[in-house]
Amino acid sequence: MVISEKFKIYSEVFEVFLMKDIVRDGDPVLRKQAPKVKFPLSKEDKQLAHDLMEYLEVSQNPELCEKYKLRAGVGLAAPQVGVSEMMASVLVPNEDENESDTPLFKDVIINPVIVSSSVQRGALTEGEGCLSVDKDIPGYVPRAARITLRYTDVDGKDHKIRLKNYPAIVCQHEIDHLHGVLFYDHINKDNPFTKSDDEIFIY
Ligand code: 4LI
Ligand code: NI
Repeated sequence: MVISEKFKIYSEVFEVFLMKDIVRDGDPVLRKQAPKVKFPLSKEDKQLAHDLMEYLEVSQNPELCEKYKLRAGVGLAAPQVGVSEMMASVLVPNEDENESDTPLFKDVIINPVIVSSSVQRGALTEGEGCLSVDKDIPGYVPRAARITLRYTDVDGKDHKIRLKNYPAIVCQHEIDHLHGVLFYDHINKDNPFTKSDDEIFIY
């Protein structure tokens, strides 16, 4: 693992990815099919899982985000830090101020599989951004509005969960990374803001 910098807060030592560690569009690793992760996890894979989540936590802290010149994210996939493996972190904060301590979804998803997708489509009203894509690419990114997701967590526990709204969109975006797909691949090139019937808008 590349250790960018060590810094102390609340007298704990953190090591976090910096923007220079994030692979940008054009690097072939972003277009590769990532191989599955083997269990039990190696020490390196456990560290990677931890570091992927830590980036999201630090990036969502306004002071640390500014201090380390990060771009805030709600998802980060292993290929985005140059590691071609089926692993991604997802941390979707709760917008409800009273529930801000309990994220809408937080986990490192390993070997994730979307076992079913709703017929209904959904897209983020403001389009999607990606830490590996520096320029804004406008347009709707049509996805399934709801998914059933199967994955394994860092402890080797299997999960099968239903997701809707923002967490469903974020997980589909991150799982795309594990298959070499980027969000703009889904944007209609002739009319980026085409709205299909039966498409709902999220946020
Ligand atoms: C600060 C602190 C407006 C524009 C609204 C920011 C904490 C876009 C949305 C955040 C947009 C946090 C996000 C994603 C979009 C836009 C990702 C801000 C971080 C909103 C996450 C993976 C797509 C995910 C909703 C071009 C880096 N994230 N916004 N899309 N937020 N964030 N994606 N869309 N228009 N990308 O980007 O993490 S799925 Cl949490
Ligand atoms: Ni991305």
